[in-house]
Amino acid sequence: MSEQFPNIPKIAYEGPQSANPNSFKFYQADKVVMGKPMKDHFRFALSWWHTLCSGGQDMFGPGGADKSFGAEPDTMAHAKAKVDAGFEMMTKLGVEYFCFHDLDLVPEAADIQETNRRLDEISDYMLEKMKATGIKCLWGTANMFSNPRFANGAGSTNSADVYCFAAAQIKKALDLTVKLGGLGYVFWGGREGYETLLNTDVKFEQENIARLMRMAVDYGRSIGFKGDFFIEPKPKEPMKHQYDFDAATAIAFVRQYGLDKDFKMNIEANHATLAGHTFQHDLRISAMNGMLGSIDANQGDLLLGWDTDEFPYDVYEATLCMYEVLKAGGMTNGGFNFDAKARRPSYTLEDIVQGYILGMDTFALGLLKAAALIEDGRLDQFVEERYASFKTGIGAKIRDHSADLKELAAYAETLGAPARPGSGKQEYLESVVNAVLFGG
Ligand code: XUL
Ligand code: CO
Repeated sequence: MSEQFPNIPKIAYEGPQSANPNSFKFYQADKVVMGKPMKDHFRFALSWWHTLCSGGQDMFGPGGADKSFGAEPDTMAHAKAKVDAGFEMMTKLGVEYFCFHDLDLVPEAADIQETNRRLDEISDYMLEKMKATGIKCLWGTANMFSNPRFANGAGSTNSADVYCFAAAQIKKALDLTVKLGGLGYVFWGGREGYETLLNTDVKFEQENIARLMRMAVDYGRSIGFKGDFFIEPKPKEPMKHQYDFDAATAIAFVRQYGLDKDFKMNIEANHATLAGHTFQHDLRISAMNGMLGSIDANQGDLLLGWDTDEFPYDVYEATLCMYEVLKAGGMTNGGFNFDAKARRPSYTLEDIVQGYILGMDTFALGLLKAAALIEDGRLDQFVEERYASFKTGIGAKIRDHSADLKELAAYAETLGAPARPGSGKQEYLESVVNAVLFGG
């Protein structure tokens, strides 16, 4: 089999001074940081769809990236060529995991039986490659948003037939995830939402989504899936309003429908910012609820109002992400999936490889700097002291629930003029972050 990336060598760490574009400047897979090799902090994953399928098209025209990999598109030969290319790229980059949608792997056939047969064939081929390389599956999912049958959603559709079609796809995608040893299974509700409330019964639709997820959990567990189910929140795009708006909304949803034992969050940076939050915010909300499951590592563009899925280069954001991940003690079945694509004008295969290098280096820096922030201790210490008034006296009674409203009111009457809370010191703390990031 011929190489797809003949000009790309195995990417090695050469350090920040290296001028070689095909080298890591910061990512050192085996370097131990806070007790774990870098690669185990991350479990970096390749996204099948962006990396091996999409040619870079946008609403105004086709993309310029050639993803034929020497085969005729929409054939099984092409599906296999994508597997070859994907495994070659992962091996060269030292990326040890991949994530996939069912329909990233094979072209969809006229009926589901034939699509499933194709999926059996390609997954046999992938398994061979996985055995030969040691590369693993981070998570699988079903594409229930591209085909026009899902115009009104999958779990949220108005059509019982479409709902059953979605069920069939989920069942097969779970079979594949188990066959490939995936650690997780993702629900991203691309079209689970609405365009107008004039034609939509929100409660009905949410109940149906929850039921579909329950059936997926029951089936998954029955075939031996021991990993996590993930919801990947996103507020909009393609729908005007999506039900899994952000982490807080999705966590409330899984709790309301009794799915919280099986589900965690897969937080995507660009989705969090579309929801009007920072990436760090949705990570914190997930972590404090014990639901930080996995991460779709990318970056948006704050000047654009859509999901640009850029390879991350913002070291501040990556640092604050890793700060949350380290403080949460890592992720059990999760990893860092580069749900990211090179910009449309960067249309060569080398550009994609360099996108991965950029993303891995950015997160490696983020990890090193987050560890340094924790070691520095000034942020932690400030937060600890900020709430000190709750450690003793009336504050302690609030925390241990031993005071009631009357007691607090009586206490307040002894205070005289209203008390001030103490400075939040944001500017000082931001300068601490700068000093740790750039102080050498
Ligand atoms: C879309 C998106 C998806 C999910 C998987 O915005 O992020 O690719 O990650 O369906
Ligand atoms: Co994503």
